[in-house]
Amino acid sequence: MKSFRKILDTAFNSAALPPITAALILAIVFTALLAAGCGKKEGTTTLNMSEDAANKVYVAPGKYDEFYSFISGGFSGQLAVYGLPSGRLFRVIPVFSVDPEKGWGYTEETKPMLMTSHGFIPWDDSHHSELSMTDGVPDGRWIFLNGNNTPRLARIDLKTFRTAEILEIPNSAGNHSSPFITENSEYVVCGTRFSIPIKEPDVTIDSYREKFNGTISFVKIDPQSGNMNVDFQIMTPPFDYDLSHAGKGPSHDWFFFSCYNTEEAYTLLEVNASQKDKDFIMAVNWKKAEEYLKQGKATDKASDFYHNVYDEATHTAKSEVLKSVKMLDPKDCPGMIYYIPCPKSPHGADVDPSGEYIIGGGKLATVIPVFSFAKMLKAIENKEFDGDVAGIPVIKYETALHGEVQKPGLGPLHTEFDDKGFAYTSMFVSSEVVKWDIKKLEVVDRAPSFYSVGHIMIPGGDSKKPWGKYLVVMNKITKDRFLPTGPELTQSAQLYDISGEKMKLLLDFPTIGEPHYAQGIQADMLIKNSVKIFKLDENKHPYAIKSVNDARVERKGNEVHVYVGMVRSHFTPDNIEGVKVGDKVFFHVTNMEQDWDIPHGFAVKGNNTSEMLIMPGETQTITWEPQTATVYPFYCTDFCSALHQEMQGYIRVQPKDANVQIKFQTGSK
Ligand code: K7E
Ligand code: CUA
Repeated sequence: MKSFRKILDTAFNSAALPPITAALILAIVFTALLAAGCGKKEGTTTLNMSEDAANKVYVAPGKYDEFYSFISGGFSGQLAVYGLPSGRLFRVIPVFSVDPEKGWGYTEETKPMLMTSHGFIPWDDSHHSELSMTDGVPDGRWIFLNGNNTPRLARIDLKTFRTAEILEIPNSAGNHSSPFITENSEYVVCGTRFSIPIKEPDVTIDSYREKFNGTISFVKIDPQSGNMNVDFQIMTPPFDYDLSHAGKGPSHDWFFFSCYNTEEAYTLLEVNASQKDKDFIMAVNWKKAEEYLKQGKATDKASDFYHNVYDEATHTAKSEVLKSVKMLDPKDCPGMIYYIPCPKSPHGADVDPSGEYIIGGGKLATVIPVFSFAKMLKAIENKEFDGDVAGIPVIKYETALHGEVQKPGLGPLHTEFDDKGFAYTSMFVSSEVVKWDIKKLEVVDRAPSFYSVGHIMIPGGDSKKPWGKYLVVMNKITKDRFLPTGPELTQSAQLYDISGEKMKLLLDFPTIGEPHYAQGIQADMLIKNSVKIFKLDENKHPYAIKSVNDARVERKGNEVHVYVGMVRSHFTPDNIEGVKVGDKVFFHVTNMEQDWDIPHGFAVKGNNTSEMLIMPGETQTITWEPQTATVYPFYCTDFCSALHQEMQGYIRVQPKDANVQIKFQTGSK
């Protein structure tokens, strides 16, 4: 794409064009830029980058970063962990997608984690991460991640930085307004982006308005174990439920969802869902919903969905198929839901640290609307409604409005907060972050982003107590910021210093997958709880061995179970014979080390699953079905010691009809 400047110059300076044509070209160029959502500017920035910025992101060798940040991987289905302020990548946590590096989704122990009612699904699209909270502040116990495509919710344990649980969300499609959380982690919500036929499955698409619905699921979190279950769902009108945030403080009992497509379009949404001047923020009183649930107002809705839990004692995941959910219909539950009009095609729904202000992002809006929770309650009390939608009262816009931020920029999407009364809103179309005063509704600063910023994140920035030091912006376009890598450039984020009056760009850093939302937390809060090893004597895996003397090979019909022990730098056993073509070999491998950061890997030639990486004290299993009679080497894939290259073995496979006995050994016996 030619630069905007060059196109303008051509338009204005071309003697061949009459002025009217130049003006027309200018208009077209501007419209095209808006339509493309491309606020891209010329390559080199004229920002005042200085050694000062370099110093602020420099974390000296051997020193730790001040914050962890957890950036969603978008269409990679994973969650990546970076340090702030350095932007260094520490770990990619596999969640909804298989990961060969860790054997996630390949080992027998982890396969059940990716089971759904549609079968084994080794991929998803993850947009939002959300930390567990206590008293409205991140507590560092768990982080939740949404799976959009096959609606799922994951809980990652921050002691191990591993996925501990995945719950499929029934009666949903495009689990986008998720996984936002209440102040004390009572509930994580999952709202459908796509409305679908719920009462009867097989209907015509043009029956959308009569037969399609959205749902909002309230997933209860066990305060001790973190275990998740769908407590209840609410059936809603057929809109697209886009984003959400829970209330806090005075608005603790409420949840706020942005909705677009209140036009109820089911084709060419680009046009047909952009008709109305205002869509809605949906306010849900979840305490009221709980009361209605207790009163028995919910109906049982038959639904097949999977609940997968990884057990740290057995190092194994198990799937359970659930059959029914409780469904509330707003018609039977007065006072549970209200709509607040919100301009135009809203995206973000964010609540400030005090819990009083609710901010809507409007992809096509020219203002940022700020709603007052107190005014909303008053409007409800005084019944200041503008009719209803399917029995849900629509509150009059002005009665709930605290005010509008005028001329903020183009395409406001998402808002985060600092600890000094300021809000920061991303502007997708005009590619900038705008800082504004929440009470006065005045823009106080703006900083360009490169380019087309989506979500932004301040550590704790959607909580009661933000750490208002850094701002991470996550961009949709990276053009000319990094070395080219073919047609696709790296995804990227940018770090700003927000400790002063003016935002200062400090750093560009590449990210894995497409970053959407992120969370950040002070590093100290996680470091102290981080698991270093799994205790071998507490290993309850049925195929674990506690001593190399228990290493063995057993045949059960055409299954061969190999119990392998690993200690630097050998396998026990490392010579195995007696396997035949047609056998299914299970390598149950126990890493017997009890030292931090000593994983061993395991791979056998020609295995079409993957390798696996086994942590100290852990047992993992990989299966192998050899096709040809010969001798196959296996080896450790993680460089674990000076003699790592010696950590190898052989397994002999003989023809299908061979008459052979199992034999195994290590060293000369
Ligand atoms: Cu990327 Cu939250 Cu899916 Cu906005 S969403 S940008
Ligand atoms: Cu064990 Cu290399």
